[in-house]
Amino acid sequence: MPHQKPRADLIIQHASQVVTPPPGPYPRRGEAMRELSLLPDGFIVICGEEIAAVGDSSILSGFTVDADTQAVDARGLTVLPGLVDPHTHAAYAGSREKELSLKLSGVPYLEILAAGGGILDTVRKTREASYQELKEVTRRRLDTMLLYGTTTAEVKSGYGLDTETELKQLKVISDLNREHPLDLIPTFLGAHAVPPEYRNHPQDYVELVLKEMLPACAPLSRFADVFCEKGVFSVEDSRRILSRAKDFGLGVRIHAEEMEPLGGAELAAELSAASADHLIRVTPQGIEALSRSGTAAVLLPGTSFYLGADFAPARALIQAPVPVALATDANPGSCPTESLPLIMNLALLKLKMAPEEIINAVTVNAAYSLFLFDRGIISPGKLADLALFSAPSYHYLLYHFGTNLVHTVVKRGRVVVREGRLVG
Ligand code: IZC
Ligand code: ZN
Repeated sequence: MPHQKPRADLIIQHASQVVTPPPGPYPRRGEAMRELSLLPDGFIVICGEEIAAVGDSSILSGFTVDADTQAVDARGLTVLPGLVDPHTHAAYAGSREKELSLKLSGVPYLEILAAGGGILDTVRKTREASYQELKEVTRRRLDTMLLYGTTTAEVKSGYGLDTETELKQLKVISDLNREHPLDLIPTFLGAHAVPPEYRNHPQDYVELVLKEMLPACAPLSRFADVFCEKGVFSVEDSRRILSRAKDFGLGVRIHAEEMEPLGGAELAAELSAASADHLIRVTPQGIEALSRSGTAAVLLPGTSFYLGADFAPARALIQAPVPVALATDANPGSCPTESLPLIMNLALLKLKMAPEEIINAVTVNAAYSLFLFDRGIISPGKLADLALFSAPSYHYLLYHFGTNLVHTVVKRGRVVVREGRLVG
């Protein structure tokens, strides 16, 4: 019997550039964040859900190519690993455009929250929404993410602030993970704000999170997160909640040093957190602690841009070296966008990250921050998650902004976006 060559299910051919973080070690830190592999006139062969080969046209000789093999002509396109968005609040109802004029007239984000608006406004609308309504608005946001090249996204709860609604959000995330092409990683964020019914006794809310919400929500969650911020949850509350989350087998993420340097970064390091996010006000001690723990810094420059705030010290974090990832923070208040390419433009212009660092940050380092090691790089054996941009090079992709350059998206070996439109 002659040896049967594996059948190619999908071939990407003649890509202007195939761009990927090089093979390990992961995460990429320091100088290694500047490394990328580049392949001109690139070919990628996909079998099932995985990448089988990457190289020039000669790789095709190793495969059976027949009438059922699908081919994508990638001439003029730059191919990246499917983007990974490791910080979103995409499962919410309603919107908060009214808040924007308040913010523009100078009312700070935390003051709007303290007055019962902000997050609490979205909590009211998310409580009111039926499971089906919440699912449909969330599905539309996931469609947008896919159209902008994201193939994996973390999604947080945190707009219920009661057990029933947190579970409704997590159920929506879990069901959409099955129904929608995007892979979703669910995070329990019961400690996102103190709900109005606990306004005068916030410590009782922390007890509710610990004793009732966390045990109920842990089975539907992969991570737990806390909004550790002045006037929201203290470092001590955050430590109790996140330590308990670890007892339930959850990984830990933390909203840290967004507005005030409370020590959330040090807490993240102490707890061996998967990520510390925001870090606008992180101190040198906080950076030092993160560099020792291996915790990823997830930076959210879209939020700084939208709030008119300062930008996180990305250069100091990379130099430390802390593994840096980037995310949208997609949420209805401080960053209403689903576009990771926009965040990449902001990282270049405002965080002063190099194009190569940015690509590592939205692929392999973002995956690392979610404990995912099967994606974020274009290499045999990895998931066939790819984003193809109408751009002759990755430099063009970072230079051009405000329009969607995504041409084709492949998710687990399936073409899910073609010529900028959802397939099916
Ligand atoms: O809805 O405002 N920062 N949480 C912490 C958010 C922003 C989301 C929101
Ligand atoms: Zn957030």
